[in-house]
Amino acid sequence: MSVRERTFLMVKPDGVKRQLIGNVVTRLEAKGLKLVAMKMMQIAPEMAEQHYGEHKGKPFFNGLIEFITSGPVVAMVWEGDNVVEMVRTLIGATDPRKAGPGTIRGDLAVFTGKNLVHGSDSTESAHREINLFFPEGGIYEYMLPVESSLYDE
Ligand code: D4T
Repeated sequence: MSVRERTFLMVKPDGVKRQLIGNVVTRLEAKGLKLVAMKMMQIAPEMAEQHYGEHKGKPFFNGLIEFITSGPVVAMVWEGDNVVEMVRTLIGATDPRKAGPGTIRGDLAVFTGKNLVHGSDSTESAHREINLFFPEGGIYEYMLPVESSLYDE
């Protein structure tokens, strides 16, 4: 069954510094997903700890917080049928060495600690992360002319 939903996607500081923002956006646009919000920002440590709260206490936690706050990120909201799962598939495995060819991490990254992008892992996470990164809203509703060619409706 297909369900129209939203997910949160972030190009991490390594992706910004490697000038891969456009590459990531192009892949999702070409797939047929709809970009409905986007902003560049630097994450404060408190916000990073909130975002990665599930990893608190793990050996990589401090390094992860330091890394994610080390430079600007690009936060986005994407929309489409089953978009949460689809974006995770397009991103590839957490460890880029295990990510399949054709995925963002499989094609463009080599190290788990610098794996370029983050994508929500469930609709619940997506909801929480969209609220955390876009508390002011600013999420747009519009039609893509290609939608009738993408979906059976
Ligand atoms: P994110 O959340 O960044 O999209 O990554 P994943 O959803 O694919 O993976 P995750 O939550 O398990 O890990 C979050 C973040 O921590 C880094 N990390 C992870 C790390 O530096 N060392 C590790 O051993 C693990 C498991 C990479 C992604």
